[in-house]
Amino acid sequence: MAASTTTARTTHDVLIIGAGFAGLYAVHKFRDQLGLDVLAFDAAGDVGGTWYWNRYPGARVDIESVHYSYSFDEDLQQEWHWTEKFCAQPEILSYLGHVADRFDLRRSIRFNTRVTGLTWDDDAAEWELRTDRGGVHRAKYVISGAGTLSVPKKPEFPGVEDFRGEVYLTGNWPHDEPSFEGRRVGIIGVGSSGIQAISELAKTAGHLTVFQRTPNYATPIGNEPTDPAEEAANKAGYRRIREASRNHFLGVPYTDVQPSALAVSAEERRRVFDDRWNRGGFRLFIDAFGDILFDKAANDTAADYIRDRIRERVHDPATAELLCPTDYPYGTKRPPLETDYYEAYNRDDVELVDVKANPVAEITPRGVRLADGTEHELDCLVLATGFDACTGPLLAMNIVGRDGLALTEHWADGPQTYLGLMSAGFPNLFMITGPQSPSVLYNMPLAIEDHVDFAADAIAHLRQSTLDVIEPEADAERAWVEHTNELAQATLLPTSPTSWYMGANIPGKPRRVLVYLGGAPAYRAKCAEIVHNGYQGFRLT
Ligand code: N01
Repeated sequence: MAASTTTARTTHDVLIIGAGFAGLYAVHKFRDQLGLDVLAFDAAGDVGGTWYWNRYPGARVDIESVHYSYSFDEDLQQEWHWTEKFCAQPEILSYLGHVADRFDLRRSIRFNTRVTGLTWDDDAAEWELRTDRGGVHRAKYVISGAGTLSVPKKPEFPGVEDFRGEVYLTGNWPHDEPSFEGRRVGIIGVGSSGIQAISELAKTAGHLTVFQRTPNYATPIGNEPTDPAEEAANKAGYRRIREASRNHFLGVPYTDVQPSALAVSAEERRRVFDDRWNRGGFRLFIDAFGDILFDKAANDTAADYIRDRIRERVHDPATAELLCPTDYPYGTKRPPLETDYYEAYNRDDVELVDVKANPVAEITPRGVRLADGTEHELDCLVLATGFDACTGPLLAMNIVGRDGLALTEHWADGPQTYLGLMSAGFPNLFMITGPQSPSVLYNMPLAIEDHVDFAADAIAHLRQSTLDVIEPEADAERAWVEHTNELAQATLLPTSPTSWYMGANIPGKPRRVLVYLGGAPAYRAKCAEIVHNGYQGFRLT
C-alpha cells in the first residue's frame, strides 16, 4: 500500500483514527452515509487494525466468524464466505481488505501515518491532529478507532536488547514469517496470544520452552470447517441472528444459560459443562450458568471442572498441576480458547517452566536467566506478554482537551468517561469501544457498529439543530464511573491479581475496571434512553 507523503495542513468535517474494524466502518458511515468530508489515519501499511499486527502463528478469532463480522450491510454479509467456524488471522485480514475494496475506503485513509497529538482549539471549536509525517489536520469531530488491545506491553525484562537471538512480540509480529524449524524457541506469557502461539510453535520448533507465571483456564474453541447447510441457514436468518446477538450479554446468540450452578445436582452440572465443553467457544464461560462470574462457589464448580479436564489431557501429573490455575476465579482473566494446547505439553520437545516460583531475572545474550541462576539457552524469544489495554491506545496519542487539560491528567486515577464513549473536557471526541463501555466483553464488530452509529446520530443531531459541540457533563461522567465500578464490585473480577480487565497487568497502572459489566443489552438500552431524553447527561452547544 503506497504511503501518503503529505505534510499538508488540511481541514475536514471528521478525522478518524485507525483503519481496523472501527475506523473502516466510521469512514463508510460518515463519508458515504452522512456525506461528510473525512480523513482517516493508521500507523500500519494497510487496513486491518489489530488483525494487521497480530499475525503470530495460531492467531485466530474466538467468537464465531459468522458473528464476529460487520452487520451493517446485508449484501456484504450475504456475499462473504467464511471457510471455518473460527477463522484464522489471514482470513479476517482478507475480509477487512474486501470491505475496504467494496466501499472504496482506502482513498480516505493515510497509511503509515501515526497520530502523535490531538489538541482541542476552543476558539475555533475544533480539533487539531498532528501526525508523525508532519501533517496537521483540523476537524470539528474526531472518532478514535485506536482499539483496545493495540498497544503491546513494553518488555519489562532487563537485558532484552542484548539477546543475540531474535525477539518477537505477538502483538507486533513481522510480515515475513520467521522460521522456527528445528530452533530453540522460548515464549513468555500464556494468555490468549501465548496459548494460540504455543499450540502452533510446538509443532515446528526444535525445542519449545514455555515460561508460565499464571496458568490459565483455557477451554476448547471447537473450530471446524464451515458446514454449507449451516452457512445457508445462517445467511437466511442473519437478521434474527444479529438481533439475538445484540440482545445477549456478550453479543453472541447463545441461549442455553441456566440461572445457577448451585441450583442443580452435581450430575446435571457435569452434563451442562460437558455439553458446553464439547460444543466449544465461550459457551462454558457465558452459556452454562449465569452466576459463574458473580458467585465464588458457583465459579468453583466451573474451575474444578476445567482443572479435571486439564489433568485428563496432560500425561505428566506434575506438569498438569502446574497448568491448573488455583489462585483466581475462572473468567476474572479473559478465558482463552484453544485447540490441542494442553496436548502440546505431552511432547518431549516442549518444556514448561514455572516463573512464578522462580521468576525471570533477566534476558542474557544467550537466553533467559531465572532468579535461581538457571539459564535457558534460546535461538528465539517470543513475548506474548499482553497489552496496555483499553486506556493505553488513547493515552498514547497525547490528547489535550479544553483549557489545556491533558487526557493523561484527567485519567491519572483511571479512565473517566460517560458511557465509555466520551470524556468531559474533550468535546466532540468519540472513543469507539472506549474504557467503561462493554467493548471487549461484547462482540467487537457489533460493539463498534453501535458506537459509530451513536456518534453519527449525535453529529447528525447537532447539524440539524445548528449546534457544534457535544460533551459529557461532569456529573454524568462521575455517575457513570461510579456505576461501572459498582457493577464490577458485584462480580468476581476485582479478585484477580493480574487481570488486564482491571489494569492489573501493567506496573503502576491504576487498578480500575476498564469494561462495563452490565452486559451489552443493558448498555444499549441505557444509550437509547439517553438519546431519547435529548442526549441526557451531555451538554450540546
Ligand atoms: O495478553 P494477556 P494476551 N513475567 O495479558 C504474562 C485478546 N486476544 O496478548 O498472568 C512473566 O492475556 C502474563 O502472566 P500473568 C484477548 O482479549 C484475543 O495473551 O501476568 N509473565 C500472561 O500469561 C486477550 O485476553 C485473541 O502472571 C508475564 C501473559 O504474559 C487479550 O487480547 C487472541 C510477564 C499476557 O497475557 C490479551 O491477550 C489473542 C512477566 N514479567 C489475544 N508479563 C483471540 O483469540 C506478562 N506476563 C481473538
